[in-house]
Amino acid sequence: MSFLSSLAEVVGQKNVLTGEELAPYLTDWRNMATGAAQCAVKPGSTEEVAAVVKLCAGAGVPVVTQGGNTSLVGGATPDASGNAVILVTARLNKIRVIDPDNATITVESGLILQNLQEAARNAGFLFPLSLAAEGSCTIGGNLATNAGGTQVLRYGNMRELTLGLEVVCADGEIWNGLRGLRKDNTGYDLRDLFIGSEGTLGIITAATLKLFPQPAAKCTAMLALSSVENAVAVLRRARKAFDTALTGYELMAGVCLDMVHGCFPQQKLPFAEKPVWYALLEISDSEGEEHARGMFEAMLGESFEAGEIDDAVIAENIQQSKDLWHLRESITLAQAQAVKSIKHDISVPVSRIADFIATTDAACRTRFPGLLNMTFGHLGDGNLHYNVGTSERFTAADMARDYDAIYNLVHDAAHAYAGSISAEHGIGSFKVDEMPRYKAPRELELMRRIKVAFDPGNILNPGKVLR
Ligand code: FAD
Ligand code: 2HG
Ligand code: ZN
Repeated sequence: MSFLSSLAEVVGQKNVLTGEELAPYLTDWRNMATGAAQCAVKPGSTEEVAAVVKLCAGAGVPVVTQGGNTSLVGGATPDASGNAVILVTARLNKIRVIDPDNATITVESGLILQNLQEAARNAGFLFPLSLAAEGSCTIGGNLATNAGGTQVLRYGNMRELTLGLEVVCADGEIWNGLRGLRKDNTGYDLRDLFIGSEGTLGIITAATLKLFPQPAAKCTAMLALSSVENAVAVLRRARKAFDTALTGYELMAGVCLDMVHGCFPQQKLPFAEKPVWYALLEISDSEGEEHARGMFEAMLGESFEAGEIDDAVIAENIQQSKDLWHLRESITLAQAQAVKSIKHDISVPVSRIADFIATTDAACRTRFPGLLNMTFGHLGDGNLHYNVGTSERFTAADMARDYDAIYNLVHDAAHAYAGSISAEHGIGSFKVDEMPRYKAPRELELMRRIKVAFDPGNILNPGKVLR
């Protein structure tokens, strides 16, 4: 029996995709990389995933796991060899159990993030992970990249939201680690190794995740600021005033929201005069609307008096709050439409962010005149999307010529500021060659030993994270 027929015996013929049906799975979200594969398979249960992996392991066939295919680092795209099987998790989309007393939910890994948020809401809880791709990204992809997003400041990233995992290992055996425990010091933490491993150590099939109380009220404000220093000063003040009630603090260069408005004119900008920087601030309150607003107004009033804020709008209702967030969440799409760009998902300590931006912007101006700086990100986490784009003076051809030099300039700067070259998107294939530049040889060697221990045949997402 042929290899593809064996796969079809496991998952059913209609769940083995080839030819035109395979095409959408071969290219990444940004159209930056296209690979090739024997087929895509869509298993419908953990047992089917295990059987598929056993077949692939037996034949030495690479397995590239794909959830929503929203990776921004080429993590879910196969290489050009055409040997791989793409394992698509879309049919693993069940909510297995909600345990209200334990405040946990157990779901399969192909569940779309937004569907999980809704299920939690319907059960009277909050699942706080929130990102612009939430309508299509999956829990498995969120786990495999240790996704962050806009609520990390208060609730942490995906690792911090996870209690247990179920994983199919490289030999096709199932590890059931679906524990709902907040305390469990029984040896090495396999769960935390699989989280963030980008499909290179195992295939996550289910997870037990933490749930939180729904806040009684939320308050959102957009601020106009003249400098990053002021944005950091407001953050400092907000942290002191709100403590854990501060759930989001996002920074955006004026050019980013101009681009959103340019691409989507129905999205109105909040200020008559265009600010150099915007900040989007959100608090969640357990008491209620009036209490939240009172706290908000008091803190923003102090900030005005201190000269940190030039202007502010506080959302009057949920729709206005949604509109402000929608501006923020549309930046990635606008940048994709308006320019060719290079993404740098970096983090540096918050205390050094203003200096990092000033120095790196100046270096870009000197070395690449005309390159468009369009920085935004999760300032509260020290995570910037230090993205740069083409302009009339810096064309697509200039960018293609200088791609590596720009990448190195920004990553070297993040490294020099004690930062990271990937805060939340992962390494995938786009950053794999950057690893030896910034990771100590000892760290890389330990990582390689882990990879060999978990996947001795190197069949799980080869060429990603490590070479
Ligand atoms: P995929 O893209 O399908 O896969 C991502 C990686 O995970 C690949 O290496 C893949 O092999 C692996 N993988 C997928 N499923 C599994 C599984 N079940 N088991 C093992 N490995 C698996 N990221 C953030 O952190 N914060 C953001 O704010 C954010 N915003 C985004 C906004 C937009 C518009 C877009 C396009 C992306 C954004 N991302 C963000 C990046 C991306 O969406 C997230 O990393 C998301 O978590 C990926 O989920 P996915 O299901 O699409 O995974
Ligand atoms: C976000 O914060 C995402 O919106 C995407 O992480 C970042 O487009 C980007 O570079
Ligand atoms: Zn982000």
